[in-house]
Amino acid sequence: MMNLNCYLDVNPEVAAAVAAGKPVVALESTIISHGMPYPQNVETALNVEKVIRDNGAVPATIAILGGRLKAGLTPEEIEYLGKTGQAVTKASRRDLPVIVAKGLDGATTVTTTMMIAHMAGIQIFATGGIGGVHRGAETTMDISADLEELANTPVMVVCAGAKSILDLGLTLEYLETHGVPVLGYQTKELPAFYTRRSGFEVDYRIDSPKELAKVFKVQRDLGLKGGILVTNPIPEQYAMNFDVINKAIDEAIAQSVKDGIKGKATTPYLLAKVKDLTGGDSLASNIQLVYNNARLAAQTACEFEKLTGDN
Ligand code: PSU
Ligand code: MN
Repeated sequence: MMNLNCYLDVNPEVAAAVAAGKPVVALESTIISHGMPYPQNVETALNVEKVIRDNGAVPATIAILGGRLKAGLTPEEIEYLGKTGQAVTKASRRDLPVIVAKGLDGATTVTTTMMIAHMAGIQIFATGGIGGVHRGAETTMDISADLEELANTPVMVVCAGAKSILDLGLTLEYLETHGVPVLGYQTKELPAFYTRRSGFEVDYRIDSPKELAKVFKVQRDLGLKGGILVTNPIPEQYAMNFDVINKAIDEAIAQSVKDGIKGKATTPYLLAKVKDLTGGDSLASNIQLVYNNARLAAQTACEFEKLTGDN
C-alpha cells in the first residue's frame, strides 16, 4: 500500500492508477452519510463508482475511518457510512485534525474530499452540489469552507451548480474574488442543481471534456493556485419545476430561521427539509445529476491523461 503521508491510506487500485498517471475520479462521503437517506445513499454511491469505471476511470470514494484518511473505499465501508448516516461526523477542514487525532470517523465534504484527493495525487472530483455563500450571509457570515478550498487546492470539481438554498450571486462573487474559474458545461447559465437554469451567468461556456481538460492543464502549467469549478446542468428529463423547487427552498429557509439552525447543521437541515417538501422527486433528480457529473468527470480525467501522459 502506498503511503504518501502517515495518516493516509490510498487503496492499491487507486495508488497504482495514480502512479501510472491513469484517470482517477474522487467522490465525497458527506453526500452518502448526510445527503441522502439509506439505502438509496449506498445504492447511489456504488452505482456512481460503476459509472466512473464504465467511462474509463478508477473511482476513489473518500472518507475518514477510525482516524485514517481514506482514498478508495470498499463496498463494505460505503455500506457502513450509508447505514450510520448522520451519526458520522460531517468533516470539514476545521474538523480534520481532531477527528484524526481521536481516531474517529468522518464523512468528507467537498472541502475535505479535495484536501485528501490532493494528498493522494487525485486531481478530478465529481459530486452533486457544493456549499457556498448562504442567503443572509451579510449578517450570519455563513460562507462554506468549500469556496476557500476551491481557492487554494488544485482539484477540478464537477458539480451540478449550487442549490438556491445559497445566494448564487454572492457565491459567484466570492469565487471571482478568489480567482476560481467557474465553467458551464455546454451552457453559459449557472445551473441550480435541481434546475438547469438560475438566472446567473458562469464565466465561460465549455463544450467538451477535451476542452475542460485543456483549461485544467493550462491552469496547472501556469502554476496557478486553486481549483476549477465545472457546473454541469442536470439532464432535462430529470430536472425539477423551477417554481416548485424554489417554493420548497423558501419554506425550508423560513423554517430553519424559526428553528434557530446555525453553522454546520444548516446545509444538512435545508437539504432534508427540501427533500421532505418535494417528496421523492428531489431525491430521484439528485441521484441522476450525480451520475451525470460522474460521467463528465471520468471523461475529463481520460482527456486529461492524454494531455499529461508520457509520449
Ligand atoms: N450541497 C448539496 N448537497 C450536499 C452538500 C452540499 O447540494 O451533499 C454537502 C457537501 O458535502 C458540501 C457540504 O461540501 O454539504 C457543504 O456544507 P457547508 O455548507 O456546511 O459547508
Ligand atoms: Mn456553513
